[in-house]
Amino acid sequence: MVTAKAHSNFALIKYWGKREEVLNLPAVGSISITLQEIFTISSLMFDKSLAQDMIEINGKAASPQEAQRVSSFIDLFRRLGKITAAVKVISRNNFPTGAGLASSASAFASLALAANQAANLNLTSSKLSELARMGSGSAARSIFGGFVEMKIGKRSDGSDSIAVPIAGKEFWDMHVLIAITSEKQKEIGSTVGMKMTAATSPYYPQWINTNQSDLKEMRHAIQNKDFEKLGELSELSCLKMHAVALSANPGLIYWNSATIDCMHAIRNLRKQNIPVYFTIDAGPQVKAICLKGDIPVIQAELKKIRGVKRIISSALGPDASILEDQL
Ligand code: 2P0
Repeated sequence: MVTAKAHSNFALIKYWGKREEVLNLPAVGSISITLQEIFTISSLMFDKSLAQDMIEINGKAASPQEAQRVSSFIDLFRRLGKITAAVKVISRNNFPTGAGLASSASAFASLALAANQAANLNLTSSKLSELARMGSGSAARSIFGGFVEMKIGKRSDGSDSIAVPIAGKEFWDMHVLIAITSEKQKEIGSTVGMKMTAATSPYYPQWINTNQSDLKEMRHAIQNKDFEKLGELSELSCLKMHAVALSANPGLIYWNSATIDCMHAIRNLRKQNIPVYFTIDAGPQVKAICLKGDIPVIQAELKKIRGVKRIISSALGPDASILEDQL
């Protein structure tokens, strides 16, 4: 079996909306950071003796829907490698699945690396990012560590809708505290939520129109190590994404009351001159972006909030990689 590890990521400039659904091409570019502490490890082998694909996720047989999604993804690699055998996949996250912690990002990125090696394809990281995107848009970014930009691309075949690294994890000692406010699976996943937003929100065109300037400013903030700018842009993109999702019909509410309390607590910390900014994905968890020295005081404040169940602390993480040990 081949085993690969990919770290989850979350976006500072958010991806929300597609320009094409079959190849899963994004309607907006995004910029993310990859996280050290939250990841998926997947082991995979092609096995002619299997009658059908065997897929285990987090210690249980995959649901028919999950199995279908993974099998279709592995088909991309079977086609490239002219492989007809069924596949055995064992995949494990070290964090809650489907609760706004980008489990599909690390899952499909780890599967892409493992399938590439198991099928002897020797694909480049760019090609793996392109293929990972077809599993899940955010997975394209988890191929790389540190700061990563996902390009919208122009080509209809999707070959330029790929992630590219901006800077490695050593570039900047940034840190993230993730306040977990619920371990439940969200009711409306990102794929459906994006589709509803694009179809019904009157603000969707403006969301798309302001993306290029957000990306440009964020690239500058990273290159100049301007933490205040990076944080302000992250909050702006997060709130804009939630605003467009809230304005869908029916509106999408991914937050709970603890989510909102965390946002206020983070802004209050800023009033006390502690540089910390929030971002929130399609779920109720709040990610506090900060610098290493400020972790204890921010962690103490977030812990006080009713409804914050636990806090995950993470530095920036590395590229996805092949591991020697299997699951
Ligand atoms: C992001 N999210 O940029 C945004 C912000 C969630 C909120 O990328 O349909 O699960 O599989 O391409 O990758 C989550 O979207 O969506 C996501 P699909 P995906 O991180």
